Amino acid sequence: MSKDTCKDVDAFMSGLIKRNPGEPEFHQAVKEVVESVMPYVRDREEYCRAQILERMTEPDRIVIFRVTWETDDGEIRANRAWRVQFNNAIGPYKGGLRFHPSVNQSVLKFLGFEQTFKNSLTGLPMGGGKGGSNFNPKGKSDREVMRFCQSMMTELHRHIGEHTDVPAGDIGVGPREISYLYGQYKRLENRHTGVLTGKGLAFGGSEIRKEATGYGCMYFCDNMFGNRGDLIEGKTVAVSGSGNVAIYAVEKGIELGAKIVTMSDSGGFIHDPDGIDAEKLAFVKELKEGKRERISKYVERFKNASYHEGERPWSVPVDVAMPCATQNEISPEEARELLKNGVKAVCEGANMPTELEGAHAFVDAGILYGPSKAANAGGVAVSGFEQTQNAERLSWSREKVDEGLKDTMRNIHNKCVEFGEGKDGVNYVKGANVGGFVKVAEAMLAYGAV
Ligand code: NDP
Ligand code: 2IT
Repeated sequence: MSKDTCKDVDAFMSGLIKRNPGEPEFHQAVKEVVESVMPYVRDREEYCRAQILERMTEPDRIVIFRVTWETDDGEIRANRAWRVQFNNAIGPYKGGLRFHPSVNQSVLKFLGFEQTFKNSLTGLPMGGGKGGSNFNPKGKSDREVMRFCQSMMTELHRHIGEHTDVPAGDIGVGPREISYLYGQYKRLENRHTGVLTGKGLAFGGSEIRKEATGYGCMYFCDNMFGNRGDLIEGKTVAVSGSGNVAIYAVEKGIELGAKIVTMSDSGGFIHDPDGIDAEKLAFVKELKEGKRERISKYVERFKNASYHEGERPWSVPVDVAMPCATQNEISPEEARELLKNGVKAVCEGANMPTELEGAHAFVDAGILYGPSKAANAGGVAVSGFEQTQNAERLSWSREKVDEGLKDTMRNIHNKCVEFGEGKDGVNYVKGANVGGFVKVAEAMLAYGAV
């Protein structure tokens, strides 16, 4: 690394883009981190000498493989799958698997890179990884999904292990997929270890894992308000998505006294000006978790609500925006509209849901902006607790796990304050990036040139 690439964001990024062509999501995630940590690195000659940023943006390895499977009609299908083992400086690789037609190497590299810092922030000994496939589980039968998962694990099993790499769920990978994947792993290896997290409670899963990302995101948001002498209670909230993260963010929001007025899926969003209460959420859970239906059905049942096809919920005036669907789901224009409508906090349940220019607008406006690697770390934190329970061969109570989750989110919040506090308040982006970076960088320095 030349002097410039160690001290200048643009010089660093132009080298990274040259080395990783055609990977816009990866470039975006790296740029966001490098913008925050470059000033920190600049002051430390040993980081420059050790080329720490260059090494941290190069995955340890990527495994790419074909997954061949058979449809119910006997037709052969071939998908592509990846496991990106990004960085294991502070612990075994850990991170989810995503099944979605939009999955490609750029998306999984951005997710694996982010995961490294997120996992560091949890305070647990977990490295960063991510994987998945361009397989689309939507519209497939349970048996087709089973055959796909079994075929995928037939290759993946040789690259993972409870001390090597521990995958979990993400978009399109929920309890059904984790069960099929784990069943095949156990059969191939003849070992009952905690090699995947998000398992069913009957076979080594943890209480609260299902709820952890959404609950944790609400706890984090409440912590940010608390730091300003305020509360999430009484705030109106726009949530996007209606999957695992969104559903449990809404559940915790209702419990904490917030008024959630939107949810969405890739087809559009519903706006319920009366607020989504526990009974309405039970309907959404049945719709999405049970029947795998569309969110538009909500307005057939609850007549005061409206459905906005092909739109995202960010035009609705709210106190809090909580994106819980996917990356780049808040454009710079939408970020500015949220600000114009008086948004007080943005708390990211999804990974990198805000485009970089939108993220800059939130930081510049001085609102409470909790970036994903801090705000959604509750999911992987409880995955870490699941690994601990598996190693102990014990199961913790719901109360114990929830207390651990609350503590973890508070600690992450405090770490963001420690590294992000300035004269204009807390910059949570800087706090999360530098707070996550330090531990990984120290470990890499200690190992020498590896
Ligand atoms: P799910 O598959 O359970 O739900 C995803 C939701 O987002 C669905 O409502 C889906 O709508 C919507 N969505 C997905 N892709 C798109 C898209 N391209 N455009 C519009 N809407 C889309 O996934 P999760 O809830 O688990 O994940 C949501 C986000 O949270 C992701 O960014 C994930 O990386 C992140 N995350 C997840 C964690 C976890 O523990 N599960 C932990 C930390 C972060 P539709 O059904 O129409 O596709
Ligand atoms: O993005 C994420 O943090 C996840 N999808 C959860 C990862 C995990 O290992 O629980």
